[in-house]
Amino acid sequence: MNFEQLLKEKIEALPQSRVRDAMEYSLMAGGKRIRPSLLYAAVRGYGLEENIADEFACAIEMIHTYSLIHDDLPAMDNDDLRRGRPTCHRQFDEATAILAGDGLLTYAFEVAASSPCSPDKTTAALRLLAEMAGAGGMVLGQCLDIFEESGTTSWQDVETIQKYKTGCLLSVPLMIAAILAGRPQDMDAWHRIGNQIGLAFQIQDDILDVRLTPEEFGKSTSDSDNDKVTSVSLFGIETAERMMNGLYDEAISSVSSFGEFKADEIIQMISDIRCRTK
Ligand code: GRG
Repeated sequence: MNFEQLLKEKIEALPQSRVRDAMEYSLMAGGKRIRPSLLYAAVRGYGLEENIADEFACAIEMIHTYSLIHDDLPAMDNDDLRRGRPTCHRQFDEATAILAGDGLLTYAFEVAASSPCSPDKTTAALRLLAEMAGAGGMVLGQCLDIFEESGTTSWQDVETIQKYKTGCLLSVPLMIAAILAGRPQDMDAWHRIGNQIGLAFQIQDDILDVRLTPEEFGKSTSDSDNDKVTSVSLFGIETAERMMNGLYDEAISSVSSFGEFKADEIIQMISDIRCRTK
């Protein structure tokens, strides 16, 4: 079964309701699936059968989608367009969008807890997922981002925000693959690689945000409209591009340094992410 069918099947296992419709609307709206793809590629790199990661792959995509739904709400970024469609609160209403985010976040843990991996590995991966998504991870990054003082933000502040907001959810699939492979000693290195990819990814978003129209980008280009401090506003587009390429290069060379890990697929993925246009 491919990943799209798997996700759809998980959602359809829930009772029919308005909140389920909203969860499905946002989850099945054609995201790039970067985070589950990183998990599957890392699991294969360790020589494991990829299906053992299915539950965690679904859970990570559900958590990512919840974060996008909540990020788009009027109380946060107040965006109208996401994944090329009206945002969840625009399509439904604000209360339903809040519930859809809540539903995806909690369901993610229910799905992940049904992993066929050993109880030890499943518990370790669940704990990591909660840590990286929560108030010491992505939620912390979002909080720092929302309450940053406009005009006083330095590049160091932006790096810290992105480490949590973007890096955590890009690191977690790589770190979970190490847990499932019985290689906990690789986790710190994967965390660093995830942060490098996350920062490069965010700089790339900053560049696309000014280069593309919302229709081309598939989401609102709100950062440039809101005068947010970004790599582009601080350094200009050419320097931002050089920084982005440097980070992707560092991530690629770090992936090659794991002993028995087959790195080709992850390297190809990072190269594909580097070339993304949305
Ligand atoms: C609401 C707790 C909470 C967190 C929100 C993800 C996020 C944190 C905010 C979204 C805004 C943003 C620009 C985040 C940086 C990460 C990022 C670029 C997310 C978009 O990820 P893609 O490009 O999206 O992988 P698709 O739609 O392809 O899955």
